Amino acid sequence: MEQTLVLIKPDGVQRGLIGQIITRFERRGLKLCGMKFMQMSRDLASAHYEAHVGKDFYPGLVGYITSGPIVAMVWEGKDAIQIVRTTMGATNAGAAAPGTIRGDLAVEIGRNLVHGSDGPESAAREVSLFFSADELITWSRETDRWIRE
Ligand code: IDP
Ligand code: MG
Repeated sequence: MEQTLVLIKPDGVQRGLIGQIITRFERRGLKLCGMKFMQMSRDLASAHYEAHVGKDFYPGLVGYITSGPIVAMVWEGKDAIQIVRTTMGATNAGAAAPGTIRGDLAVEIGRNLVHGSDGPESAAREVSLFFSADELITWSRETDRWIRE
């Protein structure tokens, strides 16, 4: 089953939005299989955002993501990567569609509340950066047959 990494960034924690953001993924029907409350080191931030090294916003991005605690989660399900991305909304929160996390709760690109892996390779890489295998729980959920036929 597909797994994807989700981060509630420091602005989401500081603004008291942890519960609301988790609820969006829960009620969509995705299954939580790992979660931790942590603060990212600069080393972890540079590994996580290696694709953005050299871009003008990179120093600010690393400062932002390491500025306070975050919630790291792994969500699972068929097409979980795409479902997380559509639930989050566009990167530039100011232009994100209403109904999405960013479109409902944020107003700009540099404070966009959440991260979600953008494809199968980045998901595998990012999940293993944040979680060891024994921190991911395999479990069955009684409601699954009411979420997918
Ligand atoms: P994503 O988070 O929607 O996948 P990416 O393009 O991968 O977007 O960018 C990673 C993160 O870098 C964004 O979520 C945002 O926090 C930050 N970011 C991207 N572009 C800009 C920018 O132009 N200014 C400030 N921050 C940016
Ligand atoms: Mg990205």
